[in-house]
Amino acid sequence: MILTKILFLGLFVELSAAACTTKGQRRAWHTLTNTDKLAYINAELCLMKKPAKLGLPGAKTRFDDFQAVHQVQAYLTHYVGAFLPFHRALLSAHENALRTECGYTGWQPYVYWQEQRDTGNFKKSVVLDPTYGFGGDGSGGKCITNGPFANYTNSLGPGYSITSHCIDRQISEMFSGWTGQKDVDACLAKTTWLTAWPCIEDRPHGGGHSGVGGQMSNGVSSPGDPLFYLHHTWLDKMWWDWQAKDLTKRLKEMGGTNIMPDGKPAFPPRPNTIPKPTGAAGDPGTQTTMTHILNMYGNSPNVTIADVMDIGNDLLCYEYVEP
Ligand SMILES: [Cu+2]
Repeated sequence: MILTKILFLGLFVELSAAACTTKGQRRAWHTLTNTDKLAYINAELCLMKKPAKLGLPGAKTRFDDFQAVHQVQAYLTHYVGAFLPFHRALLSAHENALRTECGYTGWQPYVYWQEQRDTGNFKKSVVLDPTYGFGGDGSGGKCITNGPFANYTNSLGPGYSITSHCIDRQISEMFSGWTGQKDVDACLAKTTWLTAWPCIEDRPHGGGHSGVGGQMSNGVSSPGDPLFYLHHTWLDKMWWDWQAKDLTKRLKEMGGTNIMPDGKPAFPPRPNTIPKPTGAAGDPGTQTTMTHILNMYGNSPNVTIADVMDIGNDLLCYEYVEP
C-alpha cells in the first residue's frame, strides 16, 4: 500500500495513492472474444516496439525489459520461497505496462492459459492459434513461423547470454501432460506452503515451460516468449486458489530457502557479466520471510513479499474469473 501523508488543517491525513475499488478481472484466454484477444496481442506488440528504459544489458525494447528483469535474477528467484511472489510481482508490472504504456484499457486486463484444457495436446490449443493467438510450434524445433510474434527479434537469451534470435518453440506433449487437472488438484490439496509451492513449481510449472519448449523451456530467458505471461498467470491463479482455501492463514504463510539449493542444473549461477541487484534485495538470512525484497530493477518500485500476498490489495487489485 502506498500512503501519502499530508498536513491538512493541522492534522495528518493518510491518503491511499491508489485504493483498489474495481478489481481487474483476469480471465482464461479461451473465454475471450476475438476482439479482446487481439487487444491483448496488440498491446504486447506495442511493448515490443517501444524502446527499453531500464538500462539492463542487451535489452532493446520494453518487452525485453521484463525479460531482462527475470534474466538477471533468475538464479535467486527459482527453487526458492520467493519463486511465486517474485513472478506475481513481475506479472503485475507487465500488466501495468500493457495498460499504462500501450493503451490496453479494455474491459479486462490480463489473461491466463487454462492449461488443463490442453494437457497432452498443446499443439491443438487455441492459445497457439496463428490469427487469434500466439502462433504455433517452431519449425523443426526452431523459429515460430506464424502468428503475430513470428518476426520479433529477441535480444536476450538463451539463458544469461545476449544474442539476437527468433522466438523458438519445440512442443513436447510428454511435458504438456504435466499440466492436467490431476496435477493441479494434487498441488491444491497440499496443506502447507512448504509443500504447495514446490508442487506448483515442479510439474505444472515445468510442464508448461517444457511443453512449449524452445525459449520457454529456458528457465533464465523464458519471458522472451510472450506465452510466458499466460503460463505464469495460470500458476499465479493456482497459488491464489490454494491461498483462498484458508485465506486468513495463507495470506501469511511464507517460508522456504532463500538461497538456491545445489543440484539444480537448470539454473546455473549468475555469471559476472550480469549485474547484481542494486540496493537491498532478498532476505538477509537463509530463509524466505515476508520482508523479503523483490527487486524490480527500477521498472517499478521494489516491493516485499508481504505486499504481494493478497491479490485484492491496493497494489495488485485483481481477481481471477473461473472459465
Ligand atoms: Cu521464472
